[in-house]
Amino acid sequence: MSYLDLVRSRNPLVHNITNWVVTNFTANGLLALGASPIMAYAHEEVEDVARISGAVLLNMGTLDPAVVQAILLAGKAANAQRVPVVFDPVGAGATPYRTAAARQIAQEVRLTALRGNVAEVANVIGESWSIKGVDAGAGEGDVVALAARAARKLGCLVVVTGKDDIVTDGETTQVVSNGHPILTQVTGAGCLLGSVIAAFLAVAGDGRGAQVAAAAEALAFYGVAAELAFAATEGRGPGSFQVEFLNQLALVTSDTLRQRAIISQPV
Ligand code: ATP
Ligand code: TZP
Ligand code: MG
Ligand code: MG
Repeated sequence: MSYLDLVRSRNPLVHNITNWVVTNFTANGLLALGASPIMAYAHEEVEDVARISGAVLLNMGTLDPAVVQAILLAGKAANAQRVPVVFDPVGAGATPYRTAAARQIAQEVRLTALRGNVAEVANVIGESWSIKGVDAGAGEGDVVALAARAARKLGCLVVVTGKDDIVTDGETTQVVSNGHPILTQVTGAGCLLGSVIAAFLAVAGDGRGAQVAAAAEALAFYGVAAELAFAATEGRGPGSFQVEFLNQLALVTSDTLRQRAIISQPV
């Protein structure tokens, strides 16, 4: 059975501590996929919600001290129950506050996966890569090697997204080449992807090999949904694409995914 079918049959609860920009899109995207979203931020309840969830998504897109504290509380509670944790360090490297918060979270919470653009991942592990606001800036370097270094340093899966997506545990690396550039014109495309990866990790179990495979399948699934949504709305722009993308997150089957997934080893 594919991880996609496992998600749809088990309907995992995904606890999201995410940003204001993408909250509704994230909840609708998880529902379309077949997972069950909950957004909960109060310090009084985040540990309880994390403990009963299938996975936890931590995203610091609109961070402030209360959000950082909520993330630390939820992340540590998830760790205690072996609930998978995905962290999206939105904008790490853009300001000293963001960079310090991202590094603190990555240090204090045992992550299952870190998901970001190349600049964010580099900045989390103390390497420099320019970033413009919350979008990846220009930069040159070996992204696969960077991802593997980050995975070994943090002891978790690292997912670096862009034209090609990379998932690695520091030993095994997969490159996923599905997707469409129009995703960069929809705010929250990266943020929702983190939550989708969390839903796939909720059904993957503890083994690193299975987690890499589940994350790669999540990336291919997301990219295939984007390709089909673009084809169905070509010429109508990002608004129509965004709506159709939600439709495709619900419509893409594991058969379609098998036919269209482009997953390879790095060269
Ligand atoms: P950024 O902050 O740099 O915009 P992000 O957090 O929004 O990054 P992306 O790297 O844009 O995240 O990834 C979100 C999704 O968009 C992924 O599925 C990725 O594969 C896809 N994507 C991004 N750029 C392209 C592209 N040029 N071609 C195809 N797919 C892309
Ligand atoms: N500002 C703070 S968080 C956010 C913006 C625009 C959303 C970023 O979403 P993504 O998925 O990284 O494009
Ligand atoms: Mg983006
Ligand atoms: Mg992002």
